Amino acid sequence: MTHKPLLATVLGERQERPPIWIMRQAGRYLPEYREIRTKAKNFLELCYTPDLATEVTLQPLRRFDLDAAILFSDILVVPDALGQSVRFEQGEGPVLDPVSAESIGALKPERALDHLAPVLETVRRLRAALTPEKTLIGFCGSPWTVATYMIGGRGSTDQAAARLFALRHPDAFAALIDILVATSIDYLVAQLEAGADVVQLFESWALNLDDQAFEARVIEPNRRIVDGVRARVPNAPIIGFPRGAAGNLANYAARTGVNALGLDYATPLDFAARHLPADLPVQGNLDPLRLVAGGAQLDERIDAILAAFQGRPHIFNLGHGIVPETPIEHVAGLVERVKNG
Ligand code: 1CP
Repeated sequence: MTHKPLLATVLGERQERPPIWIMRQAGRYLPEYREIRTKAKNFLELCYTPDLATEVTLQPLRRFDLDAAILFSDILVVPDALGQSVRFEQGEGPVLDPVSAESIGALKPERALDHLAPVLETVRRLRAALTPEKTLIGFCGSPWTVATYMIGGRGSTDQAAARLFALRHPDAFAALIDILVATSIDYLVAQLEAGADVVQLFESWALNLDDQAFEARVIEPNRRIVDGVRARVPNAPIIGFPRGAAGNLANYAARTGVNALGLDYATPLDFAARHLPADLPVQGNLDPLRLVAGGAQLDERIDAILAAFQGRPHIFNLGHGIVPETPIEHVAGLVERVKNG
């Protein structure tokens, strides 16, 4: 067994106190991140500059007793590596030139891994910098989630552009998913070979899908990635985070074969307890806005989550990414309460 508590938990070991990391733990709520951010020409350059990306990955671990570092990058480096135009406008989020049924054939999967070489260099540097008890988490976006940005050109609340595209152009959509599955397998295998202990599949837009679409667009591509990665890295530890999967959660976990399941904050604690296998490691599910507001409601909810998952392998985390308004002392209080009661 491993001496890394977070990795051990992903592999099914229950800990006395759960290990903890925080989704989007490197980022704008930290003044030292905002400082580094001004040194890079733009956000993608920050992701592709190993010196800077290594530094921002390590920043949250200097402040808080976290059990894992998550590679600083973004799910949209993959469309960028495939040759799609991706820009991050200050304060606006990502903007892409949308792909069409005709332009999918022009994507360049054969060059993607070369383009991502600086990110893999960051993984190697992190591996060397981290003390042995820390788990290094790599990641990519799941194909459907990445496709919603590639087709819609930006974030949206209902993913209508991608949902319509999948229905109107099933062949082109299948070709896009095939490219994303193959590229994601290569990219995750390369991250594991460069020193990541665990990889996470971010399916941030697993909501708004009927069960047939969920099966075809979420379960099937995630399953292919898990199988494809494990064919090359046997027993690779993988966390799946299908945000919004709701009644599909147990099915997602069973059918994709992920080791551990990320739970969003809308997942009822008693539903998780009753419907998920007792030995399935879970991660989550604190509402990030509770961490902004702080006080007694925060402490009570932390304790409720700890109690609900006490009997199973559990990794404490938020149910979605930390938001920029979060007071740093609330984060410190959270980590302290999870670690020491
Ligand atoms: O100006 C800035 O500093 C940009 C803000 C920012 C940051 C800090 C973006 C733009 N991405 C990131 C880093 C990031 N993104 C990490 C870093 C590692 C960490 O500390 O956790 C990770 C894991 C991501 C993953 C990511 N990017 C997801 C999946 C997780 C989630 O939150 O659902 C998604 C959907 C994205 C797209 C994206 N990138 C950035 C923004 C603002 C968004 C969301 C766009 C939208 O839909 O509105």
